[in-house]
Amino acid sequence: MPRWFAWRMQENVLTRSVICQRAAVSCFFTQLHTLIGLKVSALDWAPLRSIIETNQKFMISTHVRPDADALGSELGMAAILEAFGKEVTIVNASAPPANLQFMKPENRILKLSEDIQRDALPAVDVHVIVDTSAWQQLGAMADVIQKSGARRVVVDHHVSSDDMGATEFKDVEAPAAGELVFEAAENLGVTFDTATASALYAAIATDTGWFRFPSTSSSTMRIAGELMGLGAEPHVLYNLLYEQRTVARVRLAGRVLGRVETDCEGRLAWIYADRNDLSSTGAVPSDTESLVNECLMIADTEAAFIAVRLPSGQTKFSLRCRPPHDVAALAATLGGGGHKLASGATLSETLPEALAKVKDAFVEMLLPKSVPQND
Ligand SMILES: [Mn+2]
Repeated sequence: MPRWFAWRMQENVLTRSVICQRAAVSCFFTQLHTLIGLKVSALDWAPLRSIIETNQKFMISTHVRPDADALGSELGMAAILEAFGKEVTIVNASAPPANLQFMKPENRILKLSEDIQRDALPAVDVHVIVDTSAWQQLGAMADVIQKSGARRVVVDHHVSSDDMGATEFKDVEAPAAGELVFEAAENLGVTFDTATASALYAAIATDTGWFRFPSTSSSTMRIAGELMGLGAEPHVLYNLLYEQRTVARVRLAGRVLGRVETDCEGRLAWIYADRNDLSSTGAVPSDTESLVNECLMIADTEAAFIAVRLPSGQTKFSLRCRPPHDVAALAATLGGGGHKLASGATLSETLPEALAKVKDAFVEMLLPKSVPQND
């Protein structure tokens, strides 16, 4: 055994928390994979098999304002359960956004209180929650799940989490919940049809920024290749996901990006969208979503944010950064959450007050703390 490998193994074995131990096992297997050319999943999926085999009725739900990873993971999980002959209902608190309607085959994904009323929900044995493990993120589905006596399963990759009393299949290193769902299918011996493979490809591709975020691993690329082998077509999915802008969205970008400001000698860039920006261009709030990423494309930026004034009067912040910064920690101080490199928070202060508060938090994150001098 090479000395560096033994040393890394020892280092890995000495890590502390459960998550760290899992990451270590994952790291060990990644190294083993490199050495002997085998992929071994880091998560133990045997408890999922046992839950599937001993229950019949399942309900799958995900977070409010579902993204492609949320929807693709739901469809992938539904396909797994149906391969075992289970009854599956997918119900979310909110509807997929317009650009993801293509991921809603034959009204498979129901919106609570619209496609199905609460008293019409089927009684289930198991609630499967994907792409979140925070009650607040489940919107109106949180109450449904909390009041149900059913067992709970979580498949997620987010850092922020509640104890949901669930059997958790969680890997905060995974770039997408869709990648975990694919691993579950592989471990359970389930394969996907082209529609589901496409949904999972969209899930993984979007959460990895089309395979460019640091969370993208060789395993991610292998899974993407497998999904293509099942019929997923990246050029078609890219067009459906990204090349669907409205003229209003382009005009909104012109207005909002035109007022970009920088701070911390260019290490922070930020923008905001007021209600006028939406009304005068005809854009909708979701049209602001990717604008913050444009700020991070400025050379030497390390962090960026956008503030969007919501119709409710609150201000929604999307926070971004490059490693080693951590906007999940920053968001937590503002009552929000998310990933290290992409997080969000909603503040109830006025726009100028909220902007000042968030900017201060970023300055605090970016500037080294001053050390008191003893002289
Ligand atoms: Mn996700």
